[in-house]
Amino acid sequence: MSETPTLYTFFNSGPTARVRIALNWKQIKYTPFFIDLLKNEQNGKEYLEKNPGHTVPMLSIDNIDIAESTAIIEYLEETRPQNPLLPKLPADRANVRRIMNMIACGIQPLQNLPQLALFPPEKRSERARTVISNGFDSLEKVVAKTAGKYSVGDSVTAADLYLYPMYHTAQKHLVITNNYPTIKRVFEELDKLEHFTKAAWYNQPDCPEELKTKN
Ligand SMILES: N[C@@H](CCC(=O)N[C@@H](CS)C(=O)NCC(=O)O)C(=O)O
Repeated sequence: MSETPTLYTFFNSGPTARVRIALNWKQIKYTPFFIDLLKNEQNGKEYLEKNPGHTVPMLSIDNIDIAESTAIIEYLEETRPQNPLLPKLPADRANVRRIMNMIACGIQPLQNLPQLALFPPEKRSERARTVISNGFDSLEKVVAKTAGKYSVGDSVTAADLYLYPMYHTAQKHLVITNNYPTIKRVFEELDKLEHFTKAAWYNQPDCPEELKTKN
């Protein structure tokens, strides 16, 4: 467990931001390896050997390569329990996992690059906006019941790792975030924490300078 892990990352990837936040939260140093999705580097031969799923994030840690953000975050939680991301009570854990899954399975995959590529370029942002708004309609009702200061109660949990980057993507596609007051309030709380802002897309070294203006 001694070597510095390598995170295969792209600045504008929400799922990768989840992992960047988890690593920051648990104070695990990592070496970034930049995979430029716009140059199709996720489909390079060497990368595909490690991750046939051709996605970021992937974390090389403890001599294994782990892809899929949820698998990575759960691995970190199990092997590095400091600064936990899952609450103690099973009911609270269920709420955290519910929110993680609503975003990871029900929103993000419906507006990722291959899905948007099915639409003409001028329609893609509108499509993303529709998908995220539909997802947020349900998520708002759930989070309104579970949230305290953060998504579930008053401590940061893994649910927040999913909500924070999803909100950034919502902003990018001009979702009317005022329609989602609890989600917005939780995002604004998280945005006060360095673990989160350091992991945000606009603070990544591979983010082009001309894009580095925060929404
Ligand atoms: N379920 C995956 C989703 C990862 C994902 O969608 N990654 C996108 C970037 S946000 C990607 O690498 N897309 C490249 C491709 O599909 O070729 C996870 O949670 O890690």
